[in-house]
Amino acid sequence: MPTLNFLGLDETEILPEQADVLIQPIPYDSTTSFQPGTRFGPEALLQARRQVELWDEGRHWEPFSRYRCLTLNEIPSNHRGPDFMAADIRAALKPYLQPRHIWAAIGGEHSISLPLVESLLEIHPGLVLCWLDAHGDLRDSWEGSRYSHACVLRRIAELGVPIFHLGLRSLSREEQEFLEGRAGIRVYTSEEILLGQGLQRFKGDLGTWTAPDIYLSVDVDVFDPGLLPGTGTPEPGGLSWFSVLEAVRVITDQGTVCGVDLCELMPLSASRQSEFIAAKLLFKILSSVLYKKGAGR
Ligand SMILES: [Mn+2]
Repeated sequence: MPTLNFLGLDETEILPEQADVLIQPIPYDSTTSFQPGTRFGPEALLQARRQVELWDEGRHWEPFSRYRCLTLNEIPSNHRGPDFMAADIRAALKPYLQPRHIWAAIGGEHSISLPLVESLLEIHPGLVLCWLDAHGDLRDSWEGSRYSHACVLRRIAELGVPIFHLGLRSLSREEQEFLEGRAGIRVYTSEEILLGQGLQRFKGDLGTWTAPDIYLSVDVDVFDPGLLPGTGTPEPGGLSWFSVLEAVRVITDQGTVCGVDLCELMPLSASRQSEFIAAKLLFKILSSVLYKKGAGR
């Protein structure tokens, strides 16, 4: 087992097949456009464990006193390119693909979401995607690759997965044109969430699905960079802590989250703020998912 694990939880005697939550670090960042460094995200997030309380003050419980969480060894970066890396990720998940697990990957750049979604689709064919990200990620190709982080949501859309994109506030003309008339991608901009009724509209739209299986992908640049500056491509006008938590609550209340990823954390030398916030968010997401799983037992 790895030397660093999520929240420093006691993982002794937990076998992967017994775990309720599997944490999968994927420190990959070969295609990040603006500033590299997300390869250091998983380790920084795991290092931030001492600052995160194990008690969830919002749900009033301690999720990991009841559920078992296991951190797996990281998937090494494949420097031949993101399509090769995607194949490695699919291969790494294969032995552990069981519906009982909640998968939680820590990136790394956002391109890792495609193989994660593809893998979970094998056991959850009706999967819907909730995508929290400042950017469109809808380019057909970027810097010579169709598997770049800048294309990842387009590749997932091509799989026919219904998509709810929250926090969007930066896209190209090509991406805007791709979005137009594409009913499978529902967008709730950062502005609509912060200044309007974006989350209420999202709740109503997601509510038209009956108990969906959900994959939740969080690019940490969905937060305002004043709150979380440590990310590869910061964008002004991002979501607040409580707006993201409210989105998580809507998602976990209305569906069954079977996979999560948290990407694009880029630790800064001058501050530990970003990795702490990312670690706390992952804890809050998993707590909320497990709370829902335990309700009714
Ligand atoms: Mn982004």
